[in-house]
Amino acid sequence: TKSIRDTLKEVIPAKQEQLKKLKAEHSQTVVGDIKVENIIGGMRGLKSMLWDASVLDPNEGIRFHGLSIPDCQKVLPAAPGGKEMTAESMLWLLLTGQVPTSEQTRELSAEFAAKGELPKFLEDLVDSFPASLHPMTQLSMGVAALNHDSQFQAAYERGIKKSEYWTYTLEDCLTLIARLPALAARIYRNVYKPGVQIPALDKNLDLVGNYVKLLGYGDNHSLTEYLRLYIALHGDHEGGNASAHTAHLVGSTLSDPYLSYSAALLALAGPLHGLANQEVLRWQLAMQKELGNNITHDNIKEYLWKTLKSGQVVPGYGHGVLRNPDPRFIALQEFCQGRPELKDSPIIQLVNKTFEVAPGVLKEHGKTKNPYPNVDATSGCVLYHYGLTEFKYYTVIFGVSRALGALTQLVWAKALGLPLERPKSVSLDVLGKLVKA
Ligand code: FCX
Repeated sequence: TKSIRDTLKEVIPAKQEQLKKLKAEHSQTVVGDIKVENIIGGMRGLKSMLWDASVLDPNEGIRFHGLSIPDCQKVLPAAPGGKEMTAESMLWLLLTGQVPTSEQTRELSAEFAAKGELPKFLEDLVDSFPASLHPMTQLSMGVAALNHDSQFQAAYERGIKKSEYWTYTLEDCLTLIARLPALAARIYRNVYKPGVQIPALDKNLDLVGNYVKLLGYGDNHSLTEYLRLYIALHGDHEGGNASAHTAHLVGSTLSDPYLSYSAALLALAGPLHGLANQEVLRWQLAMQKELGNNITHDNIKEYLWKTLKSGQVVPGYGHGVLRNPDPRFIALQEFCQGRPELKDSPIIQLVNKTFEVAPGVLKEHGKTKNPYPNVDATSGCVLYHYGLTEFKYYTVIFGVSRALGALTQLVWAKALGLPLERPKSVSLDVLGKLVKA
């Protein structure tokens, strides 16, 4: 079977050619306007970066190389004994634009399991963190320290040609993905289950299978399947979201993939981004506590208004780009519908009931451009149901996942020779003059 390296080697020249042609023929072609609202509004809607692996349509949601989530669920290989697509198959699609065979993803799983153990110094570093240090801080620090073994950095110091950057970048990206489960699981065990022996990686398991095993939930097949789906779904959400964009920006300075992704994780740690799933659970549990047995539409509505009137956002609702219910949310809902234990779970039922009421309330409130749920509206609540109740940890799982897309982009940015990112900023005075000109 063809390896991921050989597959990439084959697909890169055509993309390089495509870019070269665009550059030669259309460098000066205008494809949009810049409005003042873009400059003062966080660059929303401004088409200003190249990102090939996925495109987010405001109404339809994400497509990975043209494939919708249901398409991916149909064609991407599952793990042996499972039904959900795996992290490996999503990574393969994102990186190469091709659907892998089961054999190809199994080879990738074997490679990840073979090189996924942490270096001793890193275990010691992570073990030295106080349990009170937020798990996302620990993850970002651990990922940064993994650059001790960066092949890209070593090769750059030796002196390599620009055309060779991508191969070393790819090696770092694959090693980082392989090591993320052991790092992320070690953080979980240290913070929440101190003193428990962490098992070794199982050479026969896929990346997520091993992650769940190391977390200590390996005998829960349902949770393993949920996390396979979760991690594949969260893998990429085009380029402009804060974590993916951060990895791209930092990577454009030729910082190695470990440093670039470490920075991305710190962006993911913000409550308007990846931390939202922890916020959702906290908010839903507070609602559950306040409403007790009176979980009616009217009471939920009242609770929503209370949240909004206190000046808070409704976590899990709204989106910078999406204008419809997030298809990732729908896919996770469908996962729950197919499993009686989840369907009947009080927290999942509360999520569903909230979904029945919240869009109406948010529309009436009239501020958010998108009154519908994003993926975070349910993702953490399912983990809670399965007994993974430590919600400060949830963004770490998102962080394991987002590596798939952000690291894919690092490889492609090098393969396409994309330059240092450096947008132009303007002062208020300059902007004032521009609008009069
Ligand atoms: N509840 C209440 N108000 C909301 C809201 C919500 N869920 N979503 C947006 N608004 C408000 C904004 O705060 C803003 O108010 P302002 O004018 O007083 O500042 C106004 O509506 C317009 O915002 P809008 O353009 O619709 O949304 P943005 O692109 O600025 O922000 C996020 C998008 C996602 C940050 C916003 O909808 C939000 O805060 N949602 C809640 C947090 C959340 O779920 N984040 C996860 C997002 C995502 F899935 C991820 O990155 O992981």
